[in-house]
Amino acid sequence: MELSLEEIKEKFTEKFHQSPQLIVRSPGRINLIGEHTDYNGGFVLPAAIDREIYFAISTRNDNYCHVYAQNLNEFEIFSIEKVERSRHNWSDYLKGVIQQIQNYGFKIAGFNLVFGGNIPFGAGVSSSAALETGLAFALNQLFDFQIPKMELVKLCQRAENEFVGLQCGIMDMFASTMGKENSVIRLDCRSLEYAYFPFLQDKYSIILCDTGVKHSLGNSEYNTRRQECELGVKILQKHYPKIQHLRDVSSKMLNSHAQEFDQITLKRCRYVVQEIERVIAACEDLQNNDLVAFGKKMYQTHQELRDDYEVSCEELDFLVAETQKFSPESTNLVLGSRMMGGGFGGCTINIVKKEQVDNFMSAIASAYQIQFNRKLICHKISIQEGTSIAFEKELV
Ligand code: GAF
Repeated sequence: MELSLEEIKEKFTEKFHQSPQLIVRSPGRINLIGEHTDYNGGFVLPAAIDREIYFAISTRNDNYCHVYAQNLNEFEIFSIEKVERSRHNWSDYLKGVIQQIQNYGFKIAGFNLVFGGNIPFGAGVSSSAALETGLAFALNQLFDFQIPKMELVKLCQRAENEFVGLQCGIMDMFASTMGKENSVIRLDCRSLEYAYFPFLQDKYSIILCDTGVKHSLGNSEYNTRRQECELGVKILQKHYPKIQHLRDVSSKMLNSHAQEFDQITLKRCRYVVQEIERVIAACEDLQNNDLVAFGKKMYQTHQELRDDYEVSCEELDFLVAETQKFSPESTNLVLGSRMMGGGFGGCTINIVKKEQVDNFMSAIASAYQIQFNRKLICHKISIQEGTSIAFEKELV
């Protein structure tokens, strides 16, 4: 279901018999290259997209939060003083944010909230980060806390780490908050320095192909990958005490101590070290306007995520392989394709020649249907601004 700003506003009025004081738009994100590098202190290249969640919100005169999730038609009421996990998965993301703002030292009063939008859930475009950043931004504005944007980003990451329990990095919250129209963001996930790179979509479009699957291993395997990377750092710290993250490790350093690693840890670390180098090289491709070289790197990333980092799945591998059938070498109909996000399902990201987009989407969807007897949903994406105010009631 797609929900517009107007529909969210109307729903709020219907539920709470008043119009909202504030509406915030919070987008999902894509990531062009740099997967599983954020929690290794490395670089990523994400962007905010034209799929978003709207948060219509107003203060209440008590300490209760009345929250309606419009896409799911679910309602939950909870006390601001007793923020506990619930049966609704979505509300944990919101409660995590409330808890972190309180830990930050601010007092939140009760509020009415309706949220909804068009970010596909579970597709790997980070509807969860959009939930977190959208609410953090809305509460900051509603109660005039004046928490700086970058602090909001960090606080949302802590909400996911500590309340939801996924040891994710900072990429998703950063991209959702800091996105800029038609630009990708090269983010140094350690220093949080960032630079925008124009990503022109005049000849090529960005297409997401949503497998519609989310294998249950996802969260636990994600946390395991993080531990494997940390183990790699520990092994190398014996020789290089200044190393903090895999970001500080070169392929040469890794190879010269390879015999001290078990095979799995070595594969994981090798992937991360190479991927961090690849993001830097991919940004040079963008500067040189060489999208062909950029796309090749996306294919390399997929191959290593599949074979070395082992976070792909057969549906994702199938979709990437199909793009190479659709676009035989040097036709450049599809420049790059790879799984995107944490893995174990979700979607692939593809750079497809503009005039071939319709052919591509129908060819890949019918191949997927035949192979898995499942519908493939393709999304043509454009790159948009990060979290922002969509509506604010004038004070009288
Ligand atoms: C998920 C996480 F939330 C991100 O922090 C990042 O690690 C990503 O997987 C993989 O690159 O989206």
